[in-house]
Amino acid sequence: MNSSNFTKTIFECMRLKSLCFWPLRKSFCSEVHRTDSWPQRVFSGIQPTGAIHLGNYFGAVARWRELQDGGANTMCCIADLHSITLPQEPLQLKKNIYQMTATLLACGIDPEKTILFQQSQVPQHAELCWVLACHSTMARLAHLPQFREKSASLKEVPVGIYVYPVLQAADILLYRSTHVPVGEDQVQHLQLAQQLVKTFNNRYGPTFPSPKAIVGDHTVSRLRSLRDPQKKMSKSDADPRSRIELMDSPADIREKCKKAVTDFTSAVTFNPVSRPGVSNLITIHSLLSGLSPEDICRDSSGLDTGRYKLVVAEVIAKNIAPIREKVIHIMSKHQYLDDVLESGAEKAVRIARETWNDVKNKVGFTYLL
Ligand code: AQP
Repeated sequence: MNSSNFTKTIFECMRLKSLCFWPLRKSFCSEVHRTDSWPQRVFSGIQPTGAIHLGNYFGAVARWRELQDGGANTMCCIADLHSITLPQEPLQLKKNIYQMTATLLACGIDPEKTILFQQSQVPQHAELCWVLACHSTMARLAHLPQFREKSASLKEVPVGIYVYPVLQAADILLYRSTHVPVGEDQVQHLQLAQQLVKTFNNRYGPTFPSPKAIVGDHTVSRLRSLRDPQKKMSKSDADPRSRIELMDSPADIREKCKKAVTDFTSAVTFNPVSRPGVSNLITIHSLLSGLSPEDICRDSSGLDTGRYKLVVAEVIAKNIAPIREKVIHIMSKHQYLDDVLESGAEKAVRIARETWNDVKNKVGFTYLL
């Protein structure tokens, strides 16, 4: 797709009802013009560390689907290499990879339009990671906030947590990706990828485009934990009540919403700074219903937060039920899931091999004239 078609796609996406809640930054559209010499490719990834929750859905997967349906050239990677930066139980990891694939398909990621693949099936991710690691510095990696956050609670810090952002840069650069939709927490990792592009291109000549981050609206980029609204909703939070998973039953959802931490004010009002707990519930309600937070507060003026939680629970249960049913159906088709992953890996390897051969030649591993 050429640059002007891609820009059209972005505007088209912005018009779609659901994307109205994730306005793309104005500057993004002008950034698209600056990548003229490289064909546009949108790369995204998700770790199979558990079931997709509403934060992953609204902050990432729904936006990927919109870009895909708008005609962008999209790739979606199930980042299993990343997932083992923290210990995973092997059988559970296998199950998570299948479930993640089924959930992405159920959410509308279409393997005919998006290259959907498992990261570890493309060996060039790890190979390029090594080359890029040799062009990174310890000081630069130690500075990244996710490393500091994740390592703060650990006695022994695995090297994987440290190198993770370099692998992420390799994921993106391997496909010469031009755009990467990310949550706010990932923006600094994208900056590392951009810096690596600069270093590599300066040293060896133009090899990679500089990838641009597509960051959604602030609230969507960071849905909060139901148990601690200061933290983001996370797959690997030890307390499953902190998140609503797309596979949760209506009873689970009701229980989690009832237990959601709010504050001592009983009115339903929206202020993410002074009232993060109830505002998080209103944001979820707003994203699922299409109503604005103001409309929701007006409609709920007769309710206290306890009763409002039951209303939100019902809206969530009703909206995610169709996805949940689809996931269960797709999960029963093992052969289909294998075929999707195999065909995705074949397509990904074809692109990856080309980039890797170019990199090998440029750094001096091969003798190609
Ligand atoms: N709470 C969130 N709100 C909005 N977006 C979110 N994302 C994650 N949490 C929220 C976005 O989901 C995409 C995939 O994330 P990931 O699997 O690569 O890892 P993550 O960002 O670390 O997500 P989790 O759920 O917190 O996983 P774990 O617990 O394994 O670390 C990303 O685009 C992310 O921004």
